[in-house]
Amino acid sequence: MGKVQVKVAEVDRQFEAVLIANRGEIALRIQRACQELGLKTVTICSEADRDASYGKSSDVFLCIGPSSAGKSYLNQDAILLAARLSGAGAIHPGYGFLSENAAFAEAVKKAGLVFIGPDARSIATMGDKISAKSAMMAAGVPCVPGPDTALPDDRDAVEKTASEIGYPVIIKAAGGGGGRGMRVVTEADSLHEAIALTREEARQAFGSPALYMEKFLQRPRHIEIQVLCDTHGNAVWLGHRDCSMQRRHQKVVEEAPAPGIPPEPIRQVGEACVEACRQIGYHGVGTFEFLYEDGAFYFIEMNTRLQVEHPVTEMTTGLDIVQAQIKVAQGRALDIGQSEIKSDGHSFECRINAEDPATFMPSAGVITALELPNGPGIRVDTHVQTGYKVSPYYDSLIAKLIVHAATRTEAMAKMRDALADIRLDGISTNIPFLRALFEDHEFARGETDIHYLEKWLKQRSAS
Ligand code: MV4
Repeated sequence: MGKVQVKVAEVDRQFEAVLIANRGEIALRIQRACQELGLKTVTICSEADRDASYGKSSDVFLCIGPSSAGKSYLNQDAILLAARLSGAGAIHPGYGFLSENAAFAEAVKKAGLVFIGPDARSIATMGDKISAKSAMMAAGVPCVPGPDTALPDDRDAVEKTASEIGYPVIIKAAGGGGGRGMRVVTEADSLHEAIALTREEARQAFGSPALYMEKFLQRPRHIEIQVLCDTHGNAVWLGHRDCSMQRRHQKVVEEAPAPGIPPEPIRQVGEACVEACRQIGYHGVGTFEFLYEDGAFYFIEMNTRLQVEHPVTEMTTGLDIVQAQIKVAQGRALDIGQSEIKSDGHSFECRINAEDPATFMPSAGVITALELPNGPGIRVDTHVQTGYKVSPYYDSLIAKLIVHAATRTEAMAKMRDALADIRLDGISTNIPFLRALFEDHEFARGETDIHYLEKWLKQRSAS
């Protein structure tokens, strides 16, 4: 059965030009991966991004709409029209915007184009956090205690579920994710009110009132596993990352590997992730998000896109994840097996944001001077240069500073030096705050939990 199907899949999936449906550093990152694979690029932009430097390095650069993302980067019809007019055979959605929109993935396929990502069905399964949990439980991935079904309306039944799990519990919206639509309940007295409030928010925000309940873990770390899967049933995991250093669900620093995790438990979880991918017919790149507490892993969500922090995994594995993602989208079989995947040394990524250091509000303006660090083990992913105008329309990420060294301690020192070498004038950024964070002793020791950064910021502003 295999051979004929493989051929059909490969013929179906040929393309010579890729439309990049994104902006900023990731548009440039994808453009480079395409060029290295001999593919032409069609980059779209909004009016605000007309002068972007990466327009010049794209084979085609098309303005598809006004600055507001809803009218440009989220405008599915305009993007599909741009693909048709330019002759692009595939669409890379990057991260954010339409990257996890199942309807868009389906529309791309219906238009006869390749969506560089998983099937619409996989995106939809993972987009619904209840169906995601149920698929993972069925595949043997360890999940947070709690049912993989929607909470019923019956008051006695939900009380019973909560007491079986044990307080504190967390109520989450099936349509939520990334920190939206959830509420912690510490005692039985407040259970029904919490459910009612979360249900109403879910109805408003996600158009679905479906909720589920889990044990609330109080001081976990956020560990994620990167996977890469082809359309022939091959799947590998590319090690793990620690993304616990976050503020209001925005990651600030990521690292690979996650420090202090024993090899055997993580290997078991990694194998469970790739087995789950095979079971659900997942293809493309993906990330399994886990909470890690007291030596145990608990699945919470799966991201079906290329992630902002993919570079730390590229640095430790030596693989080009974006190239690999494009190759599996072309229908090519993975040319690397699990036994060939290594993890060398340690990598950190700092997200450099144009934001006010005190209020964290996005700060727009012109970059009047820019000097970036360089040297062995230093990588900067950015689309900005001197004279670049940071626009207020999009998220505040302007650059990612990534370092790699033999050990975590050396990688931290390299990041300190690299941060010291940046000169960026004209706008406010979080660089001063990143410099201070890399002087912190607790962080240097490693294994800080998801609440550490917010506590650290509170102490800092108090003193
Ligand atoms: C949790 C949790 C504790 N217990 N689930 C927040 C974002 C979304 N991905 C899931 N989140 C959480 N789910 C249980 N059962 C704590 C969080 C959480 C969190 C998770 C990862 C990274 C940062 C976080 C910050 C606050 C809360």
